[in-house]
Amino acid sequence: MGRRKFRYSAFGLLLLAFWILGSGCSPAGSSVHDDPALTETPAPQPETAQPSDETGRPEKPIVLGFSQLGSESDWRLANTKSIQEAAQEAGVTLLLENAEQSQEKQFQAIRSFIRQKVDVIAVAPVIQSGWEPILKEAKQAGIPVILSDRAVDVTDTSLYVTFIGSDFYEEGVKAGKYLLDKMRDAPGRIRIVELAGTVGSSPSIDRGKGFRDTIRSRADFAIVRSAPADFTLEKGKAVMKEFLQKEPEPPQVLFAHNDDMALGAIEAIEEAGLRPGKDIVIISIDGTRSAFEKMTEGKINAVIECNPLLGPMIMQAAGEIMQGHTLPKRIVPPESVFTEEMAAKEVNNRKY
Ligand code: GYE
Repeated sequence: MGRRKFRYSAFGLLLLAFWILGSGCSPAGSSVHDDPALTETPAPQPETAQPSDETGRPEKPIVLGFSQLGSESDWRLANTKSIQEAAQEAGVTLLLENAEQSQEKQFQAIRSFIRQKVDVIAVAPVIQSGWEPILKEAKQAGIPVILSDRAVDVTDTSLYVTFIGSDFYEEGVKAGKYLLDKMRDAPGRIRIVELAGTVGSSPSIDRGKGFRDTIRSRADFAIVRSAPADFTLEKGKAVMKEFLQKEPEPPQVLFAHNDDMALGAIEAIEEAGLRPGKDIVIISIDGTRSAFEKMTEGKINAVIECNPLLGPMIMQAAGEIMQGHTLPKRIVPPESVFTEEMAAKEVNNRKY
């Protein structure tokens, strides 16, 4: 007997846990969240559905086509690795295509998965708009689609089975709440600069929105500059350098939409003779080990966790779909907030 294709008991519990957590999360701010009717959707039955044996496990390995959006950050590398490892563990045949930030390349990858008649397609959409036609092609071919990591802006939400990924709006809210608390007694106008992620991507849109909605309660908090830095360290450094050159005085706060951009910004801040984490409060999102190391040095003040380890959930969902099971429309991994006070204790627990 070969090795088991799926660890149903462990994965089942995992999915259930995420589903419970996910359904309890704030629905605000994300396009897929806004429709209360969409709590459950029956998984479409693909034409290529594999027959099950008496144990309920598929007899042939599931073929999963995954369109990854790129390799811009440590988060992304951990996400890709998690999906590769989980596929291997679950006995899923993974066809992986890296689109290097091009939506057009993602369309090409999906079309090639359709031609190859994969069982399930998973996609991490680089930007939020423009997905309806290609998702319709997949639907017409009878291939179910899992959205991984980022959301899409579609009116027909039957075009995907489930969306497995973080609540980015909530992450922005957490960043804003940390700042409200950290600066509660700070006098005068608080000038904030923001390094945003990829233009048009759901994490950048929703993190920015959640943050703004939260700090709005303080009229003296002002976002004086905001610009996209594509979620990369190099761009983060370049854009922060520009902010520092253009601003008459250094800002008191940096909100970076991810750790890589924060790490780049730290270099720019130090090169300008300022102390990151002291002269400029830094709040970042993801929770990579490198960011935690900077937090232990007091150079980042808080990190809002965004979990890239989605592989086991995606494999579980693919298995459930192939068995015709109904999945929750939204699956959100558990995530925390870490501050500089907690960094030393937590740094060695980081998995990515
Ligand atoms: O925060 C960033 C990455 O989509 C959640 O993309 C992801 C974001 C993540 O490049 O580091």
